[in-house]
Amino acid sequence: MKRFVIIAAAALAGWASTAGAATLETVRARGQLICGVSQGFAGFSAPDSRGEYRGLDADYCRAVAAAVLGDATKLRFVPLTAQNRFTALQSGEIDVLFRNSTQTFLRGNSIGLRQLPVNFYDGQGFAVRRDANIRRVQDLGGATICVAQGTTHELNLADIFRARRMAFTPVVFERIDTMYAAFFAGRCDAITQDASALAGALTVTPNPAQYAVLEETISKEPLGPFVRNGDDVWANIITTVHYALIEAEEYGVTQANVATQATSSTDATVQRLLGRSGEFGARLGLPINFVATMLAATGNYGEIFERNLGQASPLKLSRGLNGLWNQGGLIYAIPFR
Ligand SMILES: N[C@@H](CCC(=O)N[C@@H](CS)C(=O)NCC(=O)O)C(=O)O
Repeated sequence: MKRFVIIAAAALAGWASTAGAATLETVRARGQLICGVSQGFAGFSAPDSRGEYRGLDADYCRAVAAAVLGDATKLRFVPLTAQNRFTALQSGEIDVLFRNSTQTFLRGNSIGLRQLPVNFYDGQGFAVRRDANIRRVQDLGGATICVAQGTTHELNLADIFRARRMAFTPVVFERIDTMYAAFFAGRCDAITQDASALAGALTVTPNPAQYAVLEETISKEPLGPFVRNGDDVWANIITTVHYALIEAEEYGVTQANVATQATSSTDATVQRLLGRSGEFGARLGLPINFVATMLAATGNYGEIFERNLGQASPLKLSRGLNGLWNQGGLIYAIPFR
């Protein structure tokens, strides 16, 4: 009995030392950021032909590694399923989760995790075969629908179809690859997930022209990073990385011009952003030039978007809601002052 108590106490202490420790110190001592991403989701985080993770979420991981450790390559990606992503964060296996994860009330208030500002506004969509004669969500009554386990999509489907008094048969998958294989093999009439994910997945099929993504979406899917509760410094760092990427876009600081801007910009905001004045880095326990280091590694939000999701990518998504606030979108940084 006594032995059990000691073992249990030791296990608890061990858990606390990873999960409860100041994440910044842990990351520094390790010399590496451990970032939770998806197992392969084109445009957000998917290994390329050389095994390098590419995508918006992957680049956010690089931006954090560059800001915190001064080097975007001091980074280990941990691929996670929809089902095990939050446990990996709770247990301390990863330092931060960037995994096309939708922020919801319950995810922010019942599992010991904290949601930080949204880095991609999405919605739940459907893809169908073009010859299936399905044009709108309304045409999906009685359909068999492939959906991923542990996602908001499973829950939204049930709500929306019930509200519209439409029957459907869900076919639930834990793995994204098996879900798409099932859809392409004709096991489902439709497949549902974040609209951007559908666009990404269809670009890597051998015959994308056979499929269509319905224009209608059925939910709000605000995607963003998650960290553990109780580490304000770490949460502030991840939040600042996000705002700095946006502010850099708004003020025209790019991967190509950041070095010059850092020494010669006369704009007061750019000077504070890049560490020439204000000493903002010190407030977060980071080097004074952390934003400049990060932008040199990844570019600003707009550059990250275009490279992975926009015109320079196979997805060719328009900025839409993910445009800057002064260009009709929702992407808005707090002022750097
Ligand atoms: N945004 C939704 C869905 C995110 C999600 O995990 N989607 C699955 C399929 S719908 C996915 O992209 N999986 C990629 C992977 O498992 O690597 C959520 O947070 O619940």
